[in-house]
Amino acid sequence: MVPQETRLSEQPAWNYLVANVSKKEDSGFGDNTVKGSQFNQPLLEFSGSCAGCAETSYARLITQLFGEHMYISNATGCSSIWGGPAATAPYTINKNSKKGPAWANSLFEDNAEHGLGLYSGQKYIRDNLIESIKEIAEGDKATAGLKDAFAKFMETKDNTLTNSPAAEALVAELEKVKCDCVKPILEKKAYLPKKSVWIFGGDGWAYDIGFGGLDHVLASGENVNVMVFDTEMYSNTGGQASKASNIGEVCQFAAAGKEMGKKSLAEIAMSYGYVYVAQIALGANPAQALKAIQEAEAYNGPSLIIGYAPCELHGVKGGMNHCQDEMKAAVKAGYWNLFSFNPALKAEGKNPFTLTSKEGDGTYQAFLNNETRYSALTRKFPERAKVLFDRNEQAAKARFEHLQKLVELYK
Ligand SMILES: Cc1ncc(C[n+]2csc(CCOP(=O)(O)OP(=O)(O)O)c2C)c(N)n1
Repeated sequence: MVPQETRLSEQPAWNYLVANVSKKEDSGFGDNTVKGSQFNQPLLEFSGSCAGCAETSYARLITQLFGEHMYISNATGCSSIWGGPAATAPYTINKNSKKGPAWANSLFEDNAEHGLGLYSGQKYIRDNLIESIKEIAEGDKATAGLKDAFAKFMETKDNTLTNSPAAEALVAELEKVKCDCVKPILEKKAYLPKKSVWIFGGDGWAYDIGFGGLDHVLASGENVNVMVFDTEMYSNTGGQASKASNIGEVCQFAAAGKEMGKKSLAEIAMSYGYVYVAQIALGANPAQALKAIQEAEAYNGPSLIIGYAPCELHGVKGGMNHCQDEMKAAVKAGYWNLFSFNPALKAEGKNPFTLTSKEGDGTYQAFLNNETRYSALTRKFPERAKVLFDRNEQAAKARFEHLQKLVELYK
């Protein structure tokens, strides 16, 4: 860090880049590839997170894919603090379209319900608009252009990316109609393009305090996407144990290492059969993470993505500049598993369950020892640490064997 005045000379370069440099349409990489997605303008910038925070890397990526069409309902927690630090808003708009995520923070205990409310409200308005337009498009005053634009709109109705241009073309046709009947429709034209509704929150919210609501929303069958930033503790309030915390992990309320294992939120959601579920870790496998986010968004039903999120409070050796590497180490050791359950594949007669990560490679104890949330226990209670860490590893092995069995079971 250096005094700000010594860097003021960089301002013109910054202003130039912001004003003149943007995505190259001929980059040669599709939006659905890891590289291509990174050419899209992030609609989350200058957040108030700790340096190296994993949560923001997931949120940023989602905004690069769907940001212009997003509604975000955010549970209280780190993500509501870095996502809404009061005087400023890190969520922004696309330079060209002037559109960006619409964001609201709800209570810790009712965020899933709040997100479902956002979804239902806009769906009700949109469905009514479509009914009114249908009447006009089928009426004798309708031009061929309007009929055609309405047909294209209906073809793309459930596709977030293609429905926006179709909605724009439909609005242009409606504006030409000389009838008062289009007035109330045009007043609400912002609701016409398909929206991508996201519910963000941490593990304390999803596994514990907001779980009843989350379960209710997933069971509803409605088309909402849930992103859980799993730091395996209540990070924002100083690191209390949650049901996502693991055996032997030292947290507040578990100063001598947590006794009980981690809850399998993914499997609870999978038991419905109609919920899209994925576990991802961006630093370990960005392609799998990107694919899961896109599949979840495209699935016309509820989706739950659980992203492994190393946190400042984990005490990763060498600091949070190793955050993405630590995700890689977690997957390599078999501490965190990557998989997805896509009900859309089941409907096509294919296996909905894909296990992406492999069995641990023998680095499990080294992985635990690389983080003070575990190694602190070895310093304080070495005997107990050995027992709990061994149980942690055995539980991980059993979990992986179980996931392998699921691949066969869902065949
Ligand atoms: C009902 C309720 N209980 C407790 C709190 C205090 N509180 C705010 S954020 C937070 C921790 C959030 O943890 P988590 O959901 O894991 O998200 P993270 O901060 O780790 O991203 C707590 C306990 C609250 N706001 N509301």
